[in-house]
Amino acid sequence: MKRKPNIAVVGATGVVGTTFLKVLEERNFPFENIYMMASARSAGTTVTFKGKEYVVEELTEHSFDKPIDIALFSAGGGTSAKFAPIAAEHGCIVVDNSSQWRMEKDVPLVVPEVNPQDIGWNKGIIANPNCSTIQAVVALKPLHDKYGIKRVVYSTYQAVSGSGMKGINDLKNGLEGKDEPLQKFPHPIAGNCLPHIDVFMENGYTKEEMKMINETHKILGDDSIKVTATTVRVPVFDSHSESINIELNKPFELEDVVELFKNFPGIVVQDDVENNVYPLALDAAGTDEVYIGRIRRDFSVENGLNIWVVADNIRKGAATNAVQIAEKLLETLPD
Ligand code: 25A
Ligand code: L14
Repeated sequence: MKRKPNIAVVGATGVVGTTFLKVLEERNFPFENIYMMASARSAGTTVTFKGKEYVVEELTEHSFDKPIDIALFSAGGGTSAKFAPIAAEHGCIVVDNSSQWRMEKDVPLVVPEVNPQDIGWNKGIIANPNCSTIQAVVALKPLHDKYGIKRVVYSTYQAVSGSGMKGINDLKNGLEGKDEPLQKFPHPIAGNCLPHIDVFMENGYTKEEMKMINETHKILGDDSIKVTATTVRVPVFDSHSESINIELNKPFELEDVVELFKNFPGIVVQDDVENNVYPLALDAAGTDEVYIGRIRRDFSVENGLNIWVVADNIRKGAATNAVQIAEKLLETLPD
């Protein structure tokens, strides 16, 4: 697309929405007009973008009557279910952060370093994967291409920012020793680990765990990979950490795996245990890369590998990944 697009940010006042604005600004995303949308609760408030104040408008059925080329949505599943189709009917392409559309057959689920080609067949909605899945598949992709992946065991250590302002408030209040009622979590998160993210399903897994399993298959385009997951909320504000145990189909040399990671876009290897160097949530926060360390053999199985993967869940796990999708999308749009 040669002309500058009109863009909308839906959920502009939220944790992810405000990060959309930061990332769009940092990457100098081209635009003619930008519209800030949120619920009625926030309509009339202002957000600042590129030094200019914008009044937030209420998202309604008529929000997309004006010409908008691309909308970045992060306002929860219910809002996406109702409004993304309305936007798409008006010719706007939605990059959606919720879990609402991810597993729909005609909706591409995209991580630009892994499956950018899937952007091309969108029918008006492109889904941004779950934050834990994004950083995991960036790490898995080069391994799958070279050796083939047989089985993956995910164990996650997830930050509270993934659950929005209420989750952040629960950790803050807990750390400050305030006797406030919990806003988001069923148990205190300060000083605790909760093996419970999103709702429990009939099979005993949480929805977050099932998202990691299903989305890994869809993004890598291979349902034959065996995947299991345990997702845990930890008292960390930003960045998800993951222990990933992998069985490869073919034998490998550790040095080759390290080189593979070093040469893959979006990955930074931090692996120098003699000097206590490994990826840390505090270091990843505020950045866009996926950090990999503790790269070592799993001696208990044939062709086994263990890695530790950390990324900022609100940036690479949500806002940055969505903006990267929008950047690639721009290349495919007609003038
Ligand atoms: O469970 P659900 O429904 O699927 O929702 C998932 C939630 O996860 C977040 C996102 O929350 C979403 O609401 N999310 C989505 N994808 C994510 C991802 N990949 C993700 N989080 C991490 N990774 P959020 O906090 O980021 O943003 C919410 C935004 O959505 C707007 N919104 C809500 N309902 C809407 C709607 N917009 C349009 N139509 C609707 N029906 C929401 O706007 C916000 O922008 P708002 O008007 O509700 O304004 C929120 C303002 O209020 C402040 N706030 C909220 N709760 C508290 C609070 N302040 C203090 N204490 C609180 N407890 C916010 O800071 C904001 O200013
Ligand atoms: O499916 O609470 O993208 O950390 C993102 C935030 C799921 C929950 C998603 C969290 C949500 C996740």
